[in-house]
Amino acid sequence: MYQDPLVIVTRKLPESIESRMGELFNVRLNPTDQPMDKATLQQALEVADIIVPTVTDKIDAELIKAAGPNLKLIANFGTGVDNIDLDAAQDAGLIVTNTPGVLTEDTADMTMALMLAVPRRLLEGAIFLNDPQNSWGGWSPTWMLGHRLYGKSLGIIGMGRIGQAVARRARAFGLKICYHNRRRIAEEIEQELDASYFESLDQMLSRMDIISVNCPSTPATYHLLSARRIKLLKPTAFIINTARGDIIDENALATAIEDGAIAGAGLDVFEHEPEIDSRLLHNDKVVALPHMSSATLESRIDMGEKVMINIKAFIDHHAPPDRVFPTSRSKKTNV
Ligand code: 8YV
Repeated sequence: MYQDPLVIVTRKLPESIESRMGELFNVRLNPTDQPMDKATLQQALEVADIIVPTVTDKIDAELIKAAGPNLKLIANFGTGVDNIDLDAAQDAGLIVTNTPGVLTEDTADMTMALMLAVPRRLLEGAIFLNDPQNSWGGWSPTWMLGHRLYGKSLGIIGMGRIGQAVARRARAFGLKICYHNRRRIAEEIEQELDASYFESLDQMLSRMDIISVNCPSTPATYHLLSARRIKLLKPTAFIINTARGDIIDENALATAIEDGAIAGAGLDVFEHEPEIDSRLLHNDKVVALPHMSSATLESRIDMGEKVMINIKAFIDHHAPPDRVFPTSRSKKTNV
C-alpha cells in the first residue's frame, strides 16, 4: 500500500508551521524541542524520506552514508548549510534545500544593534543600572565614554544579501562602506551603497574601524579571520560577527581582545556552539548573544513556509525552488 513520504522535523517549529505541516504531510514533529544526538539523528535518517534539520543537527558524511534508502531530500530550516556535508549529500544523490532571503533584514538589524552596542557601551550602561549593588550618582562629562560611529569605516566581509542589507543601514548611520567579496558586485549596487571594493582582504582589514562578517561558512571561509589576519586590524577596531563562528579563529580573537590588540567585538555566533571561550563572556569589550540574529517570529514563520514549499514541490515531482547545489558546492569561491 502506498504511504505518504515520511517527513521528520528535528526541532520544534512555530505552532502555525507545525499545524500546516500536519495538514500537508505525513510528518513526525519534535514537541519537546530536545536537540537530537547523533544516534537519534541516525535513526531519523534511517526511516525518513525527507528530513528537516537545523543548524544544531550536524549531518556529516558518516550519517549520510548510514541513511536509509528512502531518504531523498534534506530540507534545511535555515539559510546556512554548513551543518550538512554537501559533498557527501550530492554524492549520495540527495537534494538539499535551504531558506534564503527571509532572514536577511532581521540579521542585518541585529548586526547594526551589535555595531552600536559595542562602541557605545550599551550593555555596560544597562548592566550598571540593573545591578542593585550600584547607585547611579547622575550624569558625568567623562563617564561611560564610548566611540563615535559616524564617519568611521566599515569593512563588510561577504557582500551577499545580508552584507548589502547591512551596508544600506550603515550608510544611514554615516559609515563609509567598504567590502571584500569573492567577486565585485554589480556597479549599480556599488553606486547605490557608495561602497568601495577591496580585492585584498588583508588591505581592507588594516584600514577599517569596524569589520562585519557576513559571508557563509564554507571550507574556504574557515578561519578566514585567522590569528595572522586579526593582527592586521587597528587596535581601535571592532569586529562584528552575525554569520558563523568558525569564520573567525575564536581563540585568536579572544587573545586579541584580552591583549588590547583590538578594541572589542559584537558576537552572535561562536566557533563551538553552544560552548563559548570564557574570555569572551563577562568582558566589557564584548557583547555576546546566543545566536539570535534571525530570531523573530516573522522570520521563523517565513522559514517554515519556505521549507514547506520545498517539500511540496519535491513530493509533487517538481524541482524545489531553494536547491543548494550545484551552485554552493565549490570549495574555492565562497567569500
Ligand atoms: C538560523 C542562521 O536560526 O539560517 C541561518 O543560516 O544562521 C540562523 O539564524 C539557524 O540556522 C536555523 O537553522
